[in-house]
Amino acid sequence: MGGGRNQPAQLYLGAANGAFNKKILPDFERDAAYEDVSAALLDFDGDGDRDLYVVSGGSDNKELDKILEDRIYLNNGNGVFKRLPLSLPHTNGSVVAVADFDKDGYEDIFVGARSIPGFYGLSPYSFILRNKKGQGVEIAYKERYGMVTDAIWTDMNGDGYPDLVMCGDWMEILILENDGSGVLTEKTASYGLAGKNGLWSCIALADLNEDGRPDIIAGNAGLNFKWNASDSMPVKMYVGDFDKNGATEPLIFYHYLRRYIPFAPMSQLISQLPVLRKKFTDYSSFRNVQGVGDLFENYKENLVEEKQLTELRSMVFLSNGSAFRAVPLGFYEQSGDITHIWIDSEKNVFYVGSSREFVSEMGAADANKGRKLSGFDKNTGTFARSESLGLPVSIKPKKIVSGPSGRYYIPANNWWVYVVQQ
Ligand SMILES: [Ca+2]
Ligand SMILES: [Ca+2]
Ligand SMILES: [Ca+2]
Ligand SMILES: [Ca+2]
Repeated sequence: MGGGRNQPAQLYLGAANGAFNKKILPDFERDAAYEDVSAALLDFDGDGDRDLYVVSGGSDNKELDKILEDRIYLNNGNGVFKRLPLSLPHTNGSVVAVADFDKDGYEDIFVGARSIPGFYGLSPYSFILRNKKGQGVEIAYKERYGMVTDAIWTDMNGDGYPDLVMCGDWMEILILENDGSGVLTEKTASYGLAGKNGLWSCIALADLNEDGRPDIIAGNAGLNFKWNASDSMPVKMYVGDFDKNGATEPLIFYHYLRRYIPFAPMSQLISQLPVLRKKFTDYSSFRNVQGVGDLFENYKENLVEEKQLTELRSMVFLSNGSAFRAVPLGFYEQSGDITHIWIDSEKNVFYVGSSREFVSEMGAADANKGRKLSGFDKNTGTFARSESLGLPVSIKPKKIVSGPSGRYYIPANNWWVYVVQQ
């Protein structure tokens, strides 16, 4: 389990009686200052035991700050992890996913990043690091894929090579196909996933419709949300340095009743962008603002990125020939955001949700604390049952993972782990 700022990561070893025993590791204690946001086990040095990659994050630090550097810990074979002195990405990371994508026998590493601290809306760099036979890493890809929240390597097209699936905020679900020699090509549109831009926070894969190809379940913000989003009326975000003070700001517009309105109220926009004070002396001058052009006539000159949201529902994407068939999850599943999904071997789907910071600003969306979906129907693409996991409403669940004997573990803040028995 990763730790927050100034909390060391913790390793618990499972015992035969079902207990977990904490193992104190000096290198974890020494690295307590880092905020651990994601981790993956991989055999980095190819010696047969599982080593550890930890992604560092934190939105209080500037990009490239030492405290945002990722870490690799090598396993000595007995569960003692020692940090390897290697230069790794220094970004506000969000996720790590491993696979030997170039088939040289050594597992490689995708590290996704969600945001550039202080520059909400801009796409940070994400990385694919090629494992140099356990001696180090080299950057195979360094791309601004978007505000990445989750990623999985899996063979999407059945050619035996792992492809990369990722999702994020203000993004489509991206699919990068691997040609087998380590060259990745984006094929999102050919899977029918283009134009479904959401606040996707997680993806999970399983062959739900039993055609031999992976299907995707993707968690989104849900419909209990201030914004409506559709193809014809997307939520729009313009990111740029509109007042030319050297920092970018996001300007968000959403469709409300019969027209677009700014997400931020006048007072907030003026405090963020004091140059607007002259333009909007009272509320009646502000109420006709319907787009970014009404705030800044020449906004295009200072625009860096433009993004939109067209889909806020959590969805199932079923393999269907080459493209996916999209089916929204049920009523309960849309009542809040879904932040982590776990699919067990019997294709029961477990998920947890928690209100995001900018969602809670709008006073919405904490209804989804955790549920179990079962009884998948291949024809309709829907689940017959949705049952509450009965988690306390005050917790902020991070994940749900299965353990032995029908137990499910739900880690939350400050080392609390809730256990659900099924
Ligand atoms: Ca190893
Ligand atoms: Ca490799
Ligand atoms: Ca493939
Ligand atoms: Ca399938």
